[in-house]
Amino acid sequence: MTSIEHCAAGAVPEAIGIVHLGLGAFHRAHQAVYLQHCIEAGQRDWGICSVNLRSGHERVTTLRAQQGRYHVAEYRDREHVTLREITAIRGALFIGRGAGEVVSDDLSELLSRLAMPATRIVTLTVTEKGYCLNPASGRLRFDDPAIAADLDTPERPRSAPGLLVEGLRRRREAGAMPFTVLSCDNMPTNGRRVRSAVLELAQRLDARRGDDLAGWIAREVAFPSSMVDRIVPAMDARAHRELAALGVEDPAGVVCEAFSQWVIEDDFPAGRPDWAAFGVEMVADVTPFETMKLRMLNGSHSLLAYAGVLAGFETVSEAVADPAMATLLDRYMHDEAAPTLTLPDGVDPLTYGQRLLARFGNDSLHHRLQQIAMDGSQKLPQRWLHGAQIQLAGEQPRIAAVALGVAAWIRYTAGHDGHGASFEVSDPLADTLQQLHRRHGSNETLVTAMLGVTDIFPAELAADRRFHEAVVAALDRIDGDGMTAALQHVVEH
Ligand code: NAI
Ligand code: CS2
Repeated sequence: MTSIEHCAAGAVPEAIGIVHLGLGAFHRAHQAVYLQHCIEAGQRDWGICSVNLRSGHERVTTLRAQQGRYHVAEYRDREHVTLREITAIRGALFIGRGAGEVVSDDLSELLSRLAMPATRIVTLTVTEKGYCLNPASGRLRFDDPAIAADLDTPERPRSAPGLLVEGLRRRREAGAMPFTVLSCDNMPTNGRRVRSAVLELAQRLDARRGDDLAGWIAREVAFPSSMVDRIVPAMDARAHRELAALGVEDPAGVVCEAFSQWVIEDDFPAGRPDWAAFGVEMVADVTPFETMKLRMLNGSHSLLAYAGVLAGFETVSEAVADPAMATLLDRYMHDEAAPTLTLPDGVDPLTYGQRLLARFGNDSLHHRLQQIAMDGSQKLPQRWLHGAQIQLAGEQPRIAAVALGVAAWIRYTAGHDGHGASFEVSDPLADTLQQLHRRHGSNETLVTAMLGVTDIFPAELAADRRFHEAVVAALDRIDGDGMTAALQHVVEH
């Protein structure tokens, strides 16, 4: 019997205060839920205007049709779910193209809202690729078509960095205090990275305009970092059937785990909601929390994704139920990731790791491995590679699980799963990676070429013979004996 706790929304908030870029599933299940708690506790001067750039037009029109009202189903397990009604998203905007055609473009309204002093915070969940950064260096990619377009028409921006620069320019022109920029994406030092993207773009525009907007931004604008954690699978037909079984017909609804965590650097000169009243941890430095989560949780997730797809699994809970997979994660977390971390006070890595395995095993969620496998080029550095570099700088480096992960990722990017079925590799560098597959027949030269992709692999790591040999050996075992045998080799040695 499923016990359902219904949490109906209170009055719809009148104010906004926050503009959010990236109206995706995670935003609806995480930041908007925290704000709903704040609003229902009386913080009525907050609400969100959420925006989709480039994609997700249908999500905007759907939410508008529901006056911003949607549902979140939080599953502790199959028998325990909390169903919440959320009204914190007060407006929904779209800029860009819909499915091919030019759609109603809300750019002017968005820029006006960014310029309003009432907008005190801009949050983002635009995925790692949405910042147009080089994943290895963290520098802005001026060769990114969206950035190139924004340099041509900076007053009509389309990229997240371009919108932030133009929004801040309008604030300065109006003599208004700037908004605070808060990234909620899975990137290391995400506040510093979005700040760097904004400053690099503003500096390039200043050079053309003879301005010093970048200097003003550097002095006046806060870019706190945050660590965000809640497993929110992409919605699919099964998830919508789960909502319907709870009595909810809601095309904007989301399904997620019960666990939720948000750790934020407390630097909001223009003010912020009292998130701490609802479990958000406001800290001076989020780095220990963020690094631990990215390497332990997300690093394990990516191991499951690539090894799991090649082993023929479909979901996280299915893959982690396999004893060899569970052992691989255990080895990775405790032998390879945890020793590279400066842990937050009071956190025991063994307990943290056990809780992660329990969360991954939540079979009330249908969390597809292929969703996690997306955009690997943007994820591997912070999830595996930075940790591997620390291991290799030590006396007795432990890199077997990461080497297997990189080998599985290389094989994955050829676009065939463990059943031999082909699939489209969803990654900003997919074309580059598949060209390398076509050019290199031997694993030795293929690994050399893949490790030579400097947008992903630091040169120092690519040049380390120990790492290169471990990846080649793992790839040979995957190709020669299969993923399961390659997995067994790691867990037995
Ligand atoms: P989603 O697919 O539902 O939404 C992705 C959002 O990013 C959409 O609004 C889309 O329009 C936008 N986007 C994609 N590419 C973009 C680009 N190049 N420029 C601007 N916007 C772009 O995915 P979801 O689940 O909302 O996740 C989004 C991000 O949230 C993740 O990449 C991650 O950084 C973070 N996150 C997700 C968690 C999850 O379990 N789903 C948990 C923790 C963090
Ligand atoms: C996942 C994350 O898709 C992915 O890359 O690893 O979205 C993961 O679900 C979250 O970070 C959990 O907090």
